[in-house]
Amino acid sequence: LLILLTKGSVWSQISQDERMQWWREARFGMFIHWGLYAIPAGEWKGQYDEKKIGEWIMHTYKIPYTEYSSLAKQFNPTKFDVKAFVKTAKDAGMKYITITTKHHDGFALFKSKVNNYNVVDATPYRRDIIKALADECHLQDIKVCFYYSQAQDWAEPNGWGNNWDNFPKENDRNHQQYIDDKVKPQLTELLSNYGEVGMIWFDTPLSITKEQADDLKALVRKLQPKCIISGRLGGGVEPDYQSTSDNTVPPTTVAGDWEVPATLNNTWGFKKYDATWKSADGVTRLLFDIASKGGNYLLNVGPTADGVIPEASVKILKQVGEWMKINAEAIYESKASPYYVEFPWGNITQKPGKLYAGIFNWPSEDFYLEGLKTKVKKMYLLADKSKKPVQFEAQYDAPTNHHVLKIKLPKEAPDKVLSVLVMEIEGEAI
Ligand code: H79
Repeated sequence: LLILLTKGSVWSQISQDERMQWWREARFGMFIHWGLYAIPAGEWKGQYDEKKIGEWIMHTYKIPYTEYSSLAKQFNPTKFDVKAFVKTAKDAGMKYITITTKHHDGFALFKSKVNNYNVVDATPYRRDIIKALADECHLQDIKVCFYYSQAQDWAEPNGWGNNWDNFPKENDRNHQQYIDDKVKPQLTELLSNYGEVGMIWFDTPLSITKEQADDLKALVRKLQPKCIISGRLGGGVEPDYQSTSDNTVPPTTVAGDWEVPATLNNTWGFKKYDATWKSADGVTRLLFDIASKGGNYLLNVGPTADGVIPEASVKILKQVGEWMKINAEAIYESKASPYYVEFPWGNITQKPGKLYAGIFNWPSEDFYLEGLKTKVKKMYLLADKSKKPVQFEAQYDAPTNHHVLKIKLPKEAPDKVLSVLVMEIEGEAI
């Protein structure tokens, strides 16, 4: 009993596999970038740059802190409907929501006792947005996760990144002071006041030291041992999983746990003129492709200053959700394809006893699949409600110990975007 009560052993009671389980099963999450930058929405004093990302506007136009921070007086998202936010995510088939609690601009979307540059103390809105979202997520049984910019903070003279204000030169700053005065106390608030937190999503590791990163990791572990630590902690310290670069999908299967953070247009924070929306078809295929390589897809929305998710985003997510209603079993709890190659027709996810071939390009001729060691018992298409068996012939090639399958697909794809062919198999695939 005594041993159980010591600090270290309490943490170690939770294994990495236990901590990661919900995340590995989830495969698909919603990123929300929301903050003061939604007010200028990409435009500052008549300047607009379509290549720049909206949440970086303070940096892009070197806006002094005193000027930028006065945006808080206008922040009043009266149309914010937390139920609608969570519903949009759930209807798309997303299993977690990761929201910017504090981005690089330093403004917090939650009530903070240690720093009054936050939504409750500095805006006319006066409500804790993180509290509203966390409560609703717990109610609707979807994981709530917190993005927190631990390195860059452009509001802080001792933070990293702001080199346009009247702050000390980067080398003369006391970064540790910033970590001690703001980062650790705010992380403590986030991990104490909002119930169970699925993950802390750190960003831009920059110059954070190993000691600082170890310290932040220990703090998260101490306060919520089950809380996952995302890829960009910094200091060379192991996170719980890896993040790819923004909007970057690896070309083939990658071992271990990883996630692709991605946008729906060319910005994370809302920009008023950005209409470079990805298609719903493309997003659906990307979701399948990332799952088939073993990763999670964290797909972003950027709410407006009024508090609504842009209509174009909602529309795309709805369509993805329609596909998920029929095909989600090929995504949730799936593992990477047993093949390490992409096929010209698409890619594969798997679960024990099942392979899911996601066909993006419907073959006009006979469809062949080679390389399976095991026998296929049965095939059918998820988009076919009657689950009518798909006929196939299997030839066993003894010298190479694999089967060549010739599959008789219907002429027309049952789902124009992505049809999933289920193969029930007897043993290990490859
Ligand atoms: O939160 C989102 C981004 O704001 C954040 N990560 C995702 C999840 C991010 N932090 N840093 N970066 C992305 C790298 C940013 C590079 C750029 Fe730029 C910002 C390129 C264009 C704007 C650097 C700064 C080059 C020009 C301005």
